[in-house]
Amino acid sequence: MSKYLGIDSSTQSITGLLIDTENNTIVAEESINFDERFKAAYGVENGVFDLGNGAVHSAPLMWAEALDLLLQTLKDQGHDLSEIDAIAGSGQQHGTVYLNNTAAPALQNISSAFPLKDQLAGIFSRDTTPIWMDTSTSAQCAEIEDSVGGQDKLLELTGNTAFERFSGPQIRKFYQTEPDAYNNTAYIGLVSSYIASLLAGKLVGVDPGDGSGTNMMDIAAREWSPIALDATAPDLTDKLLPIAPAGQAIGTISHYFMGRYGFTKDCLVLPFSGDNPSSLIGLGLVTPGQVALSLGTSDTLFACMDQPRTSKTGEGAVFASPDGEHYMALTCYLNGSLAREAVRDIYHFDWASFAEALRITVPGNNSGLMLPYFSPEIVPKVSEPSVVRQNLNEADAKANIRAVIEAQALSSSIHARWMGVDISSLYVTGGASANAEILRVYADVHNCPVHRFETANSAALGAALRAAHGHQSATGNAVSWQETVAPFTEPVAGSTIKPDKDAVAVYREMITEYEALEKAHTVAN
Ligand code: XUL
Repeated sequence: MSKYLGIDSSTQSITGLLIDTENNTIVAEESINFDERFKAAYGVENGVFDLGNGAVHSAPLMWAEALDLLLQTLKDQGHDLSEIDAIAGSGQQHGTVYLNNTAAPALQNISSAFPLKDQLAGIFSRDTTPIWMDTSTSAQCAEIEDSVGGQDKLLELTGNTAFERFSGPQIRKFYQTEPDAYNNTAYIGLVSSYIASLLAGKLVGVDPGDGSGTNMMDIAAREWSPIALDATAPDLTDKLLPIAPAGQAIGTISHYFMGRYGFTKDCLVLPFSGDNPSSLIGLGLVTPGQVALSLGTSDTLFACMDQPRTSKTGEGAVFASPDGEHYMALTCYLNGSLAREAVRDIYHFDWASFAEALRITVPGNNSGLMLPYFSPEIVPKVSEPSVVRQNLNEADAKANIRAVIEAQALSSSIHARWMGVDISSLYVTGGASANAEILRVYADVHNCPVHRFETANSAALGAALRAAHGHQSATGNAVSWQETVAPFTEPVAGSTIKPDKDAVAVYREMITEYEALEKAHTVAN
């Protein structure tokens, strides 16, 4: 058999990626886009609801429906799901799912005769989930930091200063604004543990990778921190299950999925993790010092570390790696593909003409700069959308396209400094990694070779590799992480883009200008 399934439940889609570790191949890769399939039923736009005042939510029932559709699609394509030995997965980080006390029995007694959405609509104590794009919890961040004894204390305890999108501040806001619904909540999960619970047919805990994105986990102990829980909201020990070690199966797949899609009773389910920690594995970053970039809905730059090095400036986050041993440093930009798409759409370009515009414009953009905050930004912190142009004519479409990509690449260099890692090569994933002209800008800004991977779905691949590693350990055939990831994480042959020394010199000067513009704007903001 040796088939393993990785599932990534992300902001705009859910992806299934099936690997065969006997032949070292990806045998299936399928995504269900939320807007395409569910916009009419749930009213989502880019997978989310913008509720105003920085609140951005999504629909957990939609994710359950999408999981059914994903597995049905794989089955209809002729994949024999009975051959799968284990499943692991990942979710967009930080989003919190609130379930009432009917959830546990509903999952246990579910019938494979009807879809999940028809049987689970009643299990939510809150119908929507605040997700990582939500910036509405500044007050709660300050309260939590104060309550634990200050920002440095929270940083020391959890690895992170308080972030608006992190789960703890979001839970606190729910408790403060909807106390009855909060009291009616029996279980709080993350996107990751919620999807894992559906698959296992029982409520399961959050893994340390996603636990570190909550402001509530003791990063050294990889367990909930009683001090941080107390600072967040009452009764959290009852509502959160203990942290689930990432490498240990949480059970076997529920009878629902056996009956409906043909999984066998032996198919193991591993804890799900966050999409970024999962990408760390999917890009083969199991040795400290390696750095990767994911160009997705959010852009994230991340590195594997042996210690939880923290970011005192609040630029970066630290998560436990699902390999059980290392840590990841992460800088997350909210204006990733949303900013690229905004510029593309304003000028009525498609991705081919977008790439062509990059190809024919010059590095340095004749000094034209843009701060591309089409939405509020996480790094640097910008609370209101604002697009700033300097020496840049708004009517010049091609210069604006170059400006958004140069801004993103320069910012990724500036805000990687806190990681203290010398970036000698960059491994790139995510939808935009298919665009070689974008990667060229990153190679020149970082002055290092950039490599591209076969799959842009590194989180789902990381999940499939975690499933393989977990299953092999559980069956007494443990292999090292290095051996697990190596066959699947070779860059695509011939995809490496090397820096151009003239362009490198241009960006060395330009970064100072960009940083000054960014500082001037964000201090004023
Ligand atoms: C990371 C973050 C985002 C989400 C998006 O901290 O908020 O990258 O995980 O999927």
